[in-house]
Amino acid sequence: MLNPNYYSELKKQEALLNRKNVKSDFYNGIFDRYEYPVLTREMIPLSWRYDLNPKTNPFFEERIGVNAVFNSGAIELNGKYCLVARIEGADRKSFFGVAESDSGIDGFRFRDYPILLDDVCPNETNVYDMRLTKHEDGWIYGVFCSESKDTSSSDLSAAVASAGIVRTHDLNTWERLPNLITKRSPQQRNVVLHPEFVNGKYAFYTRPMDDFIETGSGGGIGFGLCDDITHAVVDEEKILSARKYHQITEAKNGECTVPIKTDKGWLHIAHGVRNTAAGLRYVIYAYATALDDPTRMIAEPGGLLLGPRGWERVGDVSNVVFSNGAIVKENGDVYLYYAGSDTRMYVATTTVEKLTDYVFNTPQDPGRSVLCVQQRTELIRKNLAFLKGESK
Ligand code: M1P
Repeated sequence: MLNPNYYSELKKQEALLNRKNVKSDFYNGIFDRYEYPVLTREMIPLSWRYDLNPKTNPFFEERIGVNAVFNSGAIELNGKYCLVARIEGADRKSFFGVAESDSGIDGFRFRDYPILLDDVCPNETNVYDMRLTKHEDGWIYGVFCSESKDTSSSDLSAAVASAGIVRTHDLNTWERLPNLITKRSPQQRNVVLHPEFVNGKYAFYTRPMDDFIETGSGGGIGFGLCDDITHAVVDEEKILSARKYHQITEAKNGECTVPIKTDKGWLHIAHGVRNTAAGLRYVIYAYATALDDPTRMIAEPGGLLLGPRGWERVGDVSNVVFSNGAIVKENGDVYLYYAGSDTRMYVATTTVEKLTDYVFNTPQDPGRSVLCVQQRTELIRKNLAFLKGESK
């Protein structure tokens, strides 16, 4: 006989898992937002959190709590929308779990067990933010942040971030490869594997950093090649999306998702961070690079594509939207998964066509207020002339 609270909690959870998501009334013509998050801590199976045996848990207390479910890698596999979620335990340590849905906007259910990674780095304390790449070599790669204590520092919270690499065919069995070594950057986070070989080599989007939090001399999103993914070493990193003064990327930036291949170029989704009196603010932006050279910038729309709104703003690390996964369907539909404030997962939907139009037709950031007003005045002037013509 199970504790009666088990049944009431299960009923609540089933109602949440079966809830249909609906588009919200948010409009910008570029993407749709949805009313409800797609993953929250309440959706984590009860068997991951409670001891269900009344003899050993007479009060039906949560034994190993979960604090948040966020920053999820995404991939379409066997007709399912799959998220490899970052699940943060009550003990602050993160791990990964696969949740699957038939619709991509609701009904995400976790597989029976979380992912148990091979324990190959004895000093690794924490893992998070996996990006999933279906590579042309036939494997699905997961690249994530592998965090260890910085034993060379007297600061208790000092840590070293590097990029861990795993590969799989089914999201069930994972082979762990040695962490990426970037010869010129002491720390790395937000590393993404490009889906194709470039000059016959594996290609990584990197985010060089001098320090665990501050990127320091790390100028932005980098790009580097490596010969052997099973012992991945990047000698040189070239900055392709630079941080810029008084723009959304001023404090730092990082590649979000695997770039999307289109006829006009590679579409990139990235995050930009700036500092405010209320702390760091994270937004999502986009840019495009050339098909024949993924490091050559060909379109750089000004400003943010998606910023935190409403409840998305509220959470453990407020005022943050962060993405590390998108699914692009064969028909061009795009599901962009993003986390709100390091607490829960949302989805925004659009199409490759709409994103391409956004990236190539949004004007660049002119860099100064006076130029921004000139840019906007020109738009207004054209619109008023157009409206006048229409009303004749
Ligand atoms: O708390 C916001 C984000 O901070 C980090 O991102 P970045 O390396 O760009 O600062 C990551 O730890 C990420 O997980 C987190 O969402």
